[in-house]
Formats: sequence, C-alpha cells, structure tokens
Amino acid sequence: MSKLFSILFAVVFCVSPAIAGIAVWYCPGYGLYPYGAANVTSTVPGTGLLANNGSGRTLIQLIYAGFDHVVGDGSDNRVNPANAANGYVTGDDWVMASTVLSRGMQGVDEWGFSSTLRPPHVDLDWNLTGFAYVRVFHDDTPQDGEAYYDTPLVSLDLGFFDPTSFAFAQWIFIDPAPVSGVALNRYIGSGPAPTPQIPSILYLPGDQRLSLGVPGGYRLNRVLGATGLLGNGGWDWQPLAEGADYENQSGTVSIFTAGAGAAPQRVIRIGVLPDP
Ligand SMILES: [Ca+2]
Ligand SMILES: [Ca+2]
Repeated sequence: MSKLFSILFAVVFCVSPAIAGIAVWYCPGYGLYPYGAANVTSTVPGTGLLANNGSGRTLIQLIYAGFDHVVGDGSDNRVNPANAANGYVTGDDWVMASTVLSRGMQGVDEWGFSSTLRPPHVDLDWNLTGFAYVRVFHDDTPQDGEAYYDTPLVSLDLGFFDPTSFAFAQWIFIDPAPVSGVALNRYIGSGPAPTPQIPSILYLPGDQRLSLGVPGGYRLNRVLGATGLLGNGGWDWQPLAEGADYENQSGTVSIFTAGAGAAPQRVIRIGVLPDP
C-alpha cells in the first residue's frame, strides 16, 4: 500500500512542472454561411460562405483576448482594417495563429468544413491564462464594410504538454457543431464610431456612489476598472460586476465607492453601445 502511494506521488511530482502549453484546434465543425443567411444548416450547393464571397477563400484567426479579457478594448470597434500588420485586431488582443480556408484545397468545401484535419496550433511555452476566440472574415482581404464573425470567448486550456499526442488538445469550434453552422453577423465599421456626449458625473455622499447617466441614444455595454499600469503602459482593465461594483437603473449608472463589493479601481471606463 505505502509503495503504491509513493509511486503515485512520484508520478504526480514528475508531471506537474511539465504541464504548460496549449494545443488548439480551431475550425468550423459544421459550416460557415454568408452574412444574413437565415438557414445555417443548409447543404444546398451555393449557400456556403466560400460560394458567396467572390474568392472562395477566407481568413480565420485564433486570437488571444489580451490581459483585459475582453474582445479588442471592449468597445464595439472590434476590427481595425488599417491594422493588417497585426492581423486587424484592436486593443491588447493578438493573433495567436491564423489560416486561410480555401475552397477545394485540403478537402475544404464551400462551407469551410473539411474532414481533413489541419494540425492544431501548438505552443508549448504558452503560460498565459485567459481567453481566446476565433474570428472569421468574409474573405482573406478584410476591409471596411465587410462582414465577419467572432466566437464567444473560450478559456484557454494550459494542460497540453505532449506534442507526440494530441489527446489533450483543445477544440474551439467556430459554430455549435455538429448541429448547425453560423452566419457572419457583424460588419467592419467604416470610419470611427461617433463619440457620445460625455455626461456629468455626480458624487452622492449619502450613498457613497459616483452617478452618471448613459447618453441619449446609447445603452450601457460594460463597466471596466483599472488599478495600475501593465508593462506595456496600458491600464490593467478588468470588468466590474453589476450588483457588486455598480448598478444600472433606468440608464443611470451608480458606481460604488464603498462597501463590500467596492473595487479599489483608480480609473473607470464606461462602455456604451448605440441603441438598436
Ligand atoms: Ca482585449
Ligand atoms: Ca475583402
């Protein structure tokens, strides 16, 4: 009995320091459809993204959401078509890997699906916790006015350590495979977003809150707070929790400056979106 335990402990202590790194498959599990496609399960020829984008090619990217754990900088401008050198990302995001799906190559069909697996993206030195997402562009030349799609954020699994076996590789499907595909659903904005009027901020001493109204024509998207600077000079933005750090009632945002949930943020950022 005691020998068995010692063997188990030996195994655990040998393996633990080596657990680091990622291996991520990122691909469509069912299929990609053009912007506005109502039927994202169709197998009728001519309905796939690569049959409707003019080139039969599209760029997909595996993107790290950065240290703020939000897509881009948390604003609605998620793609910067002028930032081709860095894969069109905004904020502190960066492209971990990318590939072009080309219809007819490596078994890729007009929906971007292939039963021939490409190798996963492997980085044995990766040790950053956080989130990644996959972005699909209309084609492989992103530009203003073209559609794209972002998957939800996925927590990165840092448990990959054996490049001889992909048994522990992580899957990030672009679509909710295997039941249906996805249609592109966002547009790369043309020009900068309009800047909403900055409202007055009131300090309410009785409630120990900062209060401000969301500008007319906009709705609250998120509230971020920062306590210090990162090595790259940017703020260490973290999402604040509604109920614990702030309240949003009828378009008035109240940020707590005291109490159990009060965050010690030095800087607050309020994100708004235009009303639909
Ligand atoms: Ca980010
Ligand atoms: Ca294009």
